[in-house]
Amino acid sequence: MNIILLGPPGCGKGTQAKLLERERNLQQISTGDMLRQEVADGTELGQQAQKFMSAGQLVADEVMIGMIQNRLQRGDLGSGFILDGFPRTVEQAQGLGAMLGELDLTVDKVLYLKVPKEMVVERLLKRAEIEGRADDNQETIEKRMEVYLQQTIPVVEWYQQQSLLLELDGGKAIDEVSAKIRDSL
Ligand code: B4P
Repeated sequence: MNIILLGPPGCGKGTQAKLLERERNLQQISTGDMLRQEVADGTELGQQAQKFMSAGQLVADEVMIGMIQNRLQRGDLGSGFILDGFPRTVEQAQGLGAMLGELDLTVDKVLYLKVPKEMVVERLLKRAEIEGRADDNQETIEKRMEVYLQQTIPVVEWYQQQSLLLELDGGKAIDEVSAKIRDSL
């Protein structure tokens, strides 16, 4: 089974992807984690990406599409994959469709975790206290939400048109959200 997790920053994509990975032997593919690893390793890509991430902007589509293409071509996907944080633009969704076609793979479900903005801000500020992520501050969170509305909501609509979208209330407690996901798969 191949799944995409969509939703605003802080909706629980990473949290739920990790739970699904363990429960279903799926491979979590988190572009946010991959980029943070590049930053930690001090690669050229990481240095470029860091500027966009700490400003709450998206990293360029061609970089992200290339990164996912490399990961999918490597194989090693267990019983399938969970894409967490990708695609975030319609261009990325189109790129994904093309590369999956070449690899003879399909997306089975797109889970859209809907969460109100106030809750997003609250969760990310709480995470800032615990993890100290550079992009979890009030100003950058506002920017990330703006970018989400402009660039990622069209991706939600894109998958809705393809009848792949399943909307879930991501505003509930973590175990309630994962129970709903389990029921829906
Ligand atoms: P991401 O790492 O994807 O960051 P995110 O949207 O904040 O989601 P994340 O998965 O980390 O958080 P989660 O909702 O699980 O991206 C970071 C940056 O990388 C982007 O801004 C962008 O610059 C760049 N980037 C990544 N992918 C890209 C792409 N495809 N194209 C271009 N640029 C890209 O959880 C957040 C917090 O809420 C956690 O602390 C968690 O514990 C808590 N939480 C989760 N579920 C909860 C619940 N039900 N109740 C209470 N708290 C909950």
